[in-house]
Amino acid sequence: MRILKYAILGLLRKGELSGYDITNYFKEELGQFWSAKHSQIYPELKKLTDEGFIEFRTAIQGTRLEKKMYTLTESGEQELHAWLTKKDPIPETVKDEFMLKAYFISSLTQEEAVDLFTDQLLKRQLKLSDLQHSYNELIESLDQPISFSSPDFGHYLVLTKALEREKNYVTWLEDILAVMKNQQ
Ligand code: FER
Repeated sequence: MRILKYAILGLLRKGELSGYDITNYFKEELGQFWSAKHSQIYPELKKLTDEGFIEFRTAIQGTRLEKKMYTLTESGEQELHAWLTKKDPIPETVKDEFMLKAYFISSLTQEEAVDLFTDQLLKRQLKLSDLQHSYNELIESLDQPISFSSPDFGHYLVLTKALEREKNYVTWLEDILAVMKNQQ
């Protein structure tokens, strides 16, 4: 499935954006949990235009630079809504290369295993503190408590889920390191 298609339709739901604006969204917030290559975005915009889900007007920037400003069509709005309301089965477990190494841990010495897990713990702790930072920024930017009707509710959802995942990862790594270090 072309999930990028829906990410672009979703970004356009609030108003017109250029291809450059869309590329920037993938470099910022959205790109934190849904990456897309610059090279994929423009072909997808062309395809969505051909399919009638989006349309563009040509805007002049400065004296001669033209840029296409995209908006959702009625059919694009319906397509986005159909995807958002569709109930999917849970996808197969996301591949985590570290877990594959964990599975084969008996091929390592205890020292090597502790070293590998310690490295992973430090990196996961860094990621967690990064997420904590974004979460604090989000909460501080609100002028009302978060609720379903907040414009930032979606950002809140992906951030709180990522935080729980990383907290869980860190706790697990710490527990396992304690077990590995206690064995003689
Ligand atoms: C953010 C929004 C989402 C962010 C991170 C995420 C660091 C999600 C990350 C993940 O699922 O790993 O603003 O900032």
